[in-house]
Amino acid sequence: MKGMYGVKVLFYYRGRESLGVEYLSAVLKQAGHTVRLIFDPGLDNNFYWKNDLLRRLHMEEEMFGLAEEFQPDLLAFSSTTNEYPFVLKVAAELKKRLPVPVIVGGIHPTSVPEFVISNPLVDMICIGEGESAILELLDRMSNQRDYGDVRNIWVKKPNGDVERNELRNLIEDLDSLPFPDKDIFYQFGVFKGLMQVMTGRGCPFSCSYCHNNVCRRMYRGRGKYVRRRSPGNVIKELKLYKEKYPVTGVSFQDDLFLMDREWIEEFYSMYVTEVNLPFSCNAFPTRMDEKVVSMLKEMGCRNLFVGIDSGNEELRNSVLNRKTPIDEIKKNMAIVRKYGIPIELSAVFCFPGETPEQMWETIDLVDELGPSAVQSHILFPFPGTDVYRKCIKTGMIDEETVELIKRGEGSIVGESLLKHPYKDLAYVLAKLMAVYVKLPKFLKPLFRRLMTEKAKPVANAVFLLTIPFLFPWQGMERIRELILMVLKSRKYYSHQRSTGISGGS
Ligand code: B12
Ligand code: SF4
Repeated sequence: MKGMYGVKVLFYYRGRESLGVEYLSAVLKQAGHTVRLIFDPGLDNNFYWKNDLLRRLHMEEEMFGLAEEFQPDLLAFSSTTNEYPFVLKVAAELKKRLPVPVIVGGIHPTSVPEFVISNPLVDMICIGEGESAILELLDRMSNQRDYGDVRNIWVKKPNGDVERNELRNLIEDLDSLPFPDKDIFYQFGVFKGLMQVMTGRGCPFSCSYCHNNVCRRMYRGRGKYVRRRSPGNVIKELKLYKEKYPVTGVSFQDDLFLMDREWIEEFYSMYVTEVNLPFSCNAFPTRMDEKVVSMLKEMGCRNLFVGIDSGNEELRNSVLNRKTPIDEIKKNMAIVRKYGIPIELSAVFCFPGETPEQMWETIDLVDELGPSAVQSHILFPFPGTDVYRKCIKTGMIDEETVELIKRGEGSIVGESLLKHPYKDLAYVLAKLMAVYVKLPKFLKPLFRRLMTEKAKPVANAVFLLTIPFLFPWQGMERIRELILMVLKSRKYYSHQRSTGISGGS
């Protein structure tokens, strides 16, 4: 373990790029530790479809063989709630082969720490931001020092007791972080030309179904929750990517990119002159004005993602905790349309107490706002959120379902786990809404009549077949990425098998 390579950490991730893993890898490599990723394209099971035949395209044995050969000191997993079942499956397989501790970080252990640490496969969890925590953990491991009291990390002792260490403060200066280690995913073809970037962390809102709802509460008193990198620091990162990768565009993944007018103004002039790439970003419907929208246009915004969630104001206020007056939504979306920026809206169905009329109100509002694409989902109450509590209180989820949710079963795109009288209708509306808003006006009344519970057996197939047309910005790019990911991962594992590895980076 000790020596010139520091500690050897093996990460596992599946299906897509993770900025979280990239940030952790960057800080660890900077400190002299050795990091390797085993990547699973996850094409066989990705919420939208499940097809065991596609598993044959993966090189699972080679992936595990590579892990064994690497002989890591630590197995590291990053987990959202829906990724948790996959994390456990792979952790079980790796633990059979490698007698080293398993650590799980990410939003799932952050949301349900007691549940995750109680799993026999899990030795440690990381709650909240991981950079300083994993660095301290590895430095201690590397020096063979006790690591039972590292802040943000809960450690299971040999007798089963858990050291529940307190949280450290939030990282104040995000510019102090190294740029994410994108190479670790790029070698697997996980992304091509679209660069995922985060210019900040946190969100000023606290919608009842969102991770910010959990994290803001957890971090109270531990530093400024909403933080942003300096514009210059972000530009430097983007320029680096332009040199290293065949960049075609940027996908700003910040919870809300349009938060602070001054920051945007400063960023705008630098971006236009020094980067000048098409991009997509997220915005809150009531947090924009004409000046900001005009800057977005000049910067090359090709997709503005805006959460509408429900067309019913009462639901937005009382259940979603999103105070978004309808007039303001309409006014702002009209400005975005005026500047010709494509709008991607999001909607969610199946809130506690939501009626079919309210669901249709959502469709009508979204339709009226003239989006170029729509993402619509079924409510999946992520653990720890206010809406999760509300679902328990209103009987929409019972004890058994709580257990399923904590295990990561179900998702926002699959069959709903909720006890909701209109969940079948919600499923159909969620699947067909994106098609509906794209139809010519004269076809809408007819299609509307087909959007009933009876369409459930075909709704998902219709959705999947129409994705490339419904999501012009990301649909085709994602399909290309999926193919590349499988091909490049196979090539990577075959190459490693034929050459053999040691160490790694
Ligand atoms: C970018 C993004 C995406 C990207 C890719 C995400 C990915 N890699 O899987 C896209 C757009 C594809 C996407 C898709 C989805 N997403 Co998303 N997404 C995000 C977003 C906005 C940013 C994630 C991010 O990069 N954060 C920045 C990094 C630095 O933070 P991080 O990943 O949390 O990692 C830090 C810590 O958690 C910790 N950590 C993380 N892992 C580990 C591991 C170890 C060992 C340690 C020590 C520490 C550690 O250290 C990291 C650095 O500080 C988040 C919201 C958010 N702001 O986090 C939602 C979020 C993760 N997504 C969410 C959801 C629901 C989805 C979808 C299911 C939605 C859909 N449309 O289908 C899918 C499926 C995702 C999945 N894999 O399960 C939820 C997850 C909620 C939950 N409880 O699971 C979030 C939290 C938003 C929300 N609604 O609350 N998403
Ligand atoms: S505005 Fe978006 S990111 Fe912010 S709390 Fe609400 S849903 Fe979450």
